[in-house]
Amino acid sequence: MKNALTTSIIIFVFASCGESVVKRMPIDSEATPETVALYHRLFDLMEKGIMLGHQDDPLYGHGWYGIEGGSDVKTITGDYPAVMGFELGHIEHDVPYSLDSVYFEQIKRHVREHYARGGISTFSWHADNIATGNSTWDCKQDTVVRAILLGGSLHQDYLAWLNRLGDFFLDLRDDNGQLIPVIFRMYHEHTGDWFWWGSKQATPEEYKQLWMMTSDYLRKVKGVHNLLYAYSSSNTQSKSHYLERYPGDAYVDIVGFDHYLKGRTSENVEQYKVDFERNVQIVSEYAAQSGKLPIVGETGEESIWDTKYFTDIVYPIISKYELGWILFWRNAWDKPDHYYLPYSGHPSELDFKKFVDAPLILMNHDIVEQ
Ligand code: BMA
Repeated sequence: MKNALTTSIIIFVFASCGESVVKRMPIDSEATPETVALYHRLFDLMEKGIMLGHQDDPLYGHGWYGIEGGSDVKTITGDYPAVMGFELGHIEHDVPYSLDSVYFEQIKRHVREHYARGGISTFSWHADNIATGNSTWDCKQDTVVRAILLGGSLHQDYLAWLNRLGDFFLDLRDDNGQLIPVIFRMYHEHTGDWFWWGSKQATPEEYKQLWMMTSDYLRKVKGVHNLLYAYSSSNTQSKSHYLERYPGDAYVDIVGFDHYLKGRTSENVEQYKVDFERNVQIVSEYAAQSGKLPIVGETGEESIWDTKYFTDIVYPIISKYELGWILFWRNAWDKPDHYYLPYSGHPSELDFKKFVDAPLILMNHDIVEQ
C-alpha cells in the first residue's frame, strides 16, 4: 500500500498563466507520450461531458457483419461513439479471429481508423480457462489463478498467452508507425463469480497477484507502454467491497464497474437504478480520492425492453456525476436478441437519439478539437 501511495502522488504540476493545473500520470512510468496525452485528455474531456461507448461498434451490429462504414450508432445518430470497446478473447491461442468471430486484423484496422478520427478504444479480454481448455466462463475450479501465478504449474504456459496479448498491443500502430494508446480493462467483473478469475474462484490476494503479474509482465518484460489500465468490478455493495480485490493505486489508471438491467419488471428496474447509482457513487468517490478516472465499464439492457431506458433510467443518474465514459455492450450480428443499443427502426431509437443529443453526452465529433 505504501508503494501504491508513493506512486500515485507522482503528478505533474504545470504552471500556466499563473494558474496551476495538476496533470495525473499513468501508472506506467514508461508510458509513451501519446499514452500520457490520452490520460490527460480523458480528464479534460470529463469536464466537458460523458463519452458514449459501444462495444464492437464498427465491426458488426444487429443483423449485419463487416459492412464497410457500418455502425448501428452512426446509422441512428449520424456519428460514431466517442469510445469503442473491442474484445480480445482467443488472442491467447494465436488464431486469426476472436471468440466473437472477429478477425484481430480487422480490430487493429478499426482501432487505427477510430484513432485517426480522434476516437478512443478500450479492450476487454475474455480469456479461456487455461487449466481446462474450456471457455472463460468455466469457473468450476478455484485453483486456476493460483496455478497461473509465479511458482504455479501453468505459469510458463500463461506467459505464452501474455506474449500473444502483448504482441497484439504492440501492433496497434497509426499510419506513421507510432503506437496507438488504448485502455485495457482486464479481468473485469471479478467481484462476480462467472469467470475463472472471479470471487469464488480466486482469493482477493490471488486476484491482486494475477493483476500485478499481468501488468508487470506486459510492461517490464514485453515492453508494452501504450496501455492505460482499467479496473472494473461487477455490482458491488460498498466501497470496501469494491476495493477488496483492488491491486492498488500503483496498478490502476481508471476505475469503473459493469452492471446490467436484467428482468422486465418494475422491481427489476428500481433495483437496477439503486445498484447502478450506488456503484457510480463508489467509483466517483474513489476516483476523486485516488486521482483516477471514473467510468461505467459496461452496462445496458439486453433487447432494450424499456423504451425510456436511456432518458428515464440511465441519464438521470449519470448526469449527477463526473464520468469519463459509459459503454453499452455489443449488438451481436448472429444473436437476434443480443443487443444493447438500438438499431434503426427499434422502438427505443428516439429515446436513444434524445439521450445522445443531450449536451452532456459526447460523441466522436464532440471530442475532436474543432
Ligand atoms: C458476453 C456476450 C458473449 C460474448 C462475450 C465476449 O457478454 O456478449 O456473447 O462472447 O461477451 O464478447
